[in-house]
Amino acid sequence: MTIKRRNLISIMTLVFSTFVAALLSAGTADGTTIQGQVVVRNARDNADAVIYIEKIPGKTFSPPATPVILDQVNLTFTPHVLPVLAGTRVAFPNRDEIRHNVFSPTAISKFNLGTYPRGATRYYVFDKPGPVTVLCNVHAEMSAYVVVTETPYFATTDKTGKFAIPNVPPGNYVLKAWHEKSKPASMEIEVREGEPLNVQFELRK
Ligand SMILES: [Cu+2]
Repeated sequence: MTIKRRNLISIMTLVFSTFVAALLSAGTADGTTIQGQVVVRNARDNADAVIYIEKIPGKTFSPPATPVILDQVNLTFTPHVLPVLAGTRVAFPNRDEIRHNVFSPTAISKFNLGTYPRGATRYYVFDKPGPVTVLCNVHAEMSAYVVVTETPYFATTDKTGKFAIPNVPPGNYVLKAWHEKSKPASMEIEVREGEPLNVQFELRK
């Protein structure tokens, strides 16, 4: 009798934990990966293109709770291209021995964070979608781009042009490709549950 009851309890425990595991995996395995390659015809390599879902009508997304960092180190903005969800606060720390002056001439997000020394950080909230040029008033050779999107579904390419956007919910979307030197491109895609989607872009001037 005791043994039987113990067996019953362990069977119930097993059933329950299987159920919990199924629930958890359903939660984490949500959505599909969009992956592929971008060829940038008019650039040295295929790096730093941004691939993103432009918008999902009726859906808004919360920006990250902590700032995203765009470093200034060795007279270079790092990363050179930073995609962010609209509303994201970007931190611009100065890690050089020299002073920098971060500003943007782009109409949708004009700003000037002033001139500041090593160890200081200034911030800007990017709330309007579109690419924003970031420059330094002191060093003409410094430049970066913050590409502001309306969904969190974006990725940048590596030198080979490869990218992956994980956890995209099923649906029909417009997928966009941006590169600082090329004309933007877009395509209509259908994302289906459990079927990774492969896409190719070719960008040119
Ligand atoms: Cu500078």
